[in-house]
Amino acid sequence: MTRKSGLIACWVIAAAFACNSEDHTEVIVAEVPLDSLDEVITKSGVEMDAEVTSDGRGSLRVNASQPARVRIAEVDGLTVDDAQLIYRARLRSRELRGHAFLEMWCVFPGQGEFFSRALQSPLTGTNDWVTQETPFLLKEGQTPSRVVLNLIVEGQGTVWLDDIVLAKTPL
Ligand SMILES: [Ca+2]
Repeated sequence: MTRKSGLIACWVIAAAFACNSEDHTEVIVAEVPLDSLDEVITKSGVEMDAEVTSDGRGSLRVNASQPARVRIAEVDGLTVDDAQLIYRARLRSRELRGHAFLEMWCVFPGQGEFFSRALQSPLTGTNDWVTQETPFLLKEGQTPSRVVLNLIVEGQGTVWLDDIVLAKTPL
């Protein structure tokens, strides 16, 4: 009985340690806080909103009168492979007829460009702030020379974007 309890205790401790180490293995490789329009590539149809903001320092408001691909940022010089790359941001919408979701492109020299989209939780209608993310699995030796971060609006309406993070976790 004593031995069995000891084994269970060890197992619980090991499991707790594993969970802890997983929580702490995510590493942020790039941030786009969207506190200034200077951070954004696409300048038309977008503006800074100082009032409606998730991080308290302004957000990017997209006024979409037609479907749009808003180019946010390009990240070069990453030295990431054998990992999961995660593009995460805060989104909010008002009277969005259609869908809005994050899109990430990874460019591999000599191999092409591949995308990942947050289609499992697209935004539609009117919503308060939600967190949306989309992952990209990088096998060993697969290092993108460039990562492109976009927001796709398929439809019409207003979408706010804030607090963008590009992170990696081990596979
Ligand atoms: Ca911001």
